[in-house]
Amino acid sequence: MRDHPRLPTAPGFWRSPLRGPWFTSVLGLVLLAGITVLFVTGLVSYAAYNPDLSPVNDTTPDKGVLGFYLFAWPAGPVWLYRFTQGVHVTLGVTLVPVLLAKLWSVVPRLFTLPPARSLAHALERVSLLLLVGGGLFEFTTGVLNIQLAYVFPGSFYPLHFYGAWVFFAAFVAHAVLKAPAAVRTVRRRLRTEPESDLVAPHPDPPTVSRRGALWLVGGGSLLLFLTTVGQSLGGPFRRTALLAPHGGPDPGGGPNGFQINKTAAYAGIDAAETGEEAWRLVVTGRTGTVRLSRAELLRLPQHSSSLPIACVEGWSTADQWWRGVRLRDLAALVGYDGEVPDVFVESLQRHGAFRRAALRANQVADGRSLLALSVNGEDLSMDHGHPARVIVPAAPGVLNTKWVARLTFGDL
Ligand SMILES: Nc1nc2c(c(=O)[nH]1)N[C@H]1C(S)=C(S)[C@@H](COP(=O)(O)O)O[C@H]1N2
Ligand SMILES: [Mo]
Repeated sequence: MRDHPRLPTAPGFWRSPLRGPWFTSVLGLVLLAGITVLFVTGLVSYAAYNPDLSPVNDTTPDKGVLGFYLFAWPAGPVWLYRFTQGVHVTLGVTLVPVLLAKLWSVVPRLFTLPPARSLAHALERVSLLLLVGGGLFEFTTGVLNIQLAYVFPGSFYPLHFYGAWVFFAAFVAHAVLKAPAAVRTVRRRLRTEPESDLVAPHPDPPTVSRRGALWLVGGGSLLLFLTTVGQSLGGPFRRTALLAPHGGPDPGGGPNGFQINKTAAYAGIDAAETGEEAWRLVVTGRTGTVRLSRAELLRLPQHSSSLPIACVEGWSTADQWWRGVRLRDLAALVGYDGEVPDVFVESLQRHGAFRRAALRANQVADGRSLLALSVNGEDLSMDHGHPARVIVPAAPGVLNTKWVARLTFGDL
């Protein structure tokens, strides 16, 4: 038996026979494709919040040039955000084993001595620090957010958003430098691995082949995929999402028996303020303010839309059958007959980041956008936003404000 070097900086310290350019390259190419999709769907998710519309939609101060690509989020197809965010979260979770295996495969390089051979080498190592640190940061904040439901109240978006730009910049630089060689390595297959410092000089005997190790990583990813994807598919698949958070208490059965994000109790909604006597919807616009009781709202023309709820956490419901008053009809009550403006929505809730939201004119104008009073043929339950909630097609769940108290129409 050879002596095992004690320091990770010694070349003989790392002994796994699995390490080598082929293993690293396969994982690297999977991440190249996967992380690119994560970045694009992440930017899209940010745009879906209409962060450039109003400061209440956005807790990311001074996004400056990083907001260059923002656009008016469309109001269709109705499953748009359900799809983009389902992909973002499911793919992110699925790639966790690949990311960890990739980092493991190159960990000896972290300990290379001397720390820098030249200025170029020093710069390369700093960029790798941003790459590895940024990657771990993005995956960790993302997973924490979906598992613990907004662990960073108000601060998750800026952290994850700025982190994404730093990480992706380092990622692009790395991909430009490494991808061509990685493609060549994978094409050459296993038998003719190029010489590399990744290969252990004194490997231990193998317990699994490189190909077998790759199957293990892939199996781990598949398992995570199968136990996560159900939350985005909804319906009966929901039960298969063992790893996904179920968003609070069991919603039970019946017409209101679909996922609840924050309960009325959690949001501090008092039943006394939602009763027929107490509650009035306050609608303000060009021609002044009107106050409507729930009974009066029910006497306005009622419309139906089949729309899902799709949360940033990645879960979504199948389409629910909502019924209520069109937002654009409410705009018409306060002086907007032709062109409708944006609207600022406020709820009865006094604290919490999602107690209010701004919607863009295109969302108000869509005939499927409702101030919903009932769902699936039954009055809204307290937890789903009784006495009235907003529901908008294609939008993130956070724009579907519950327990609405006030609508202020006008360009924001
Ligand atoms: N007033 C208020 N409305 C809210 C929220 C909230 O915390 N407060 N959460 C939002 C979020 S993040 C989502 S995903 C949806 C969830 O709606 P549901 O609980 O009816 O499924 O409600 C949205 N409306
Ligand atoms: Mo959400």
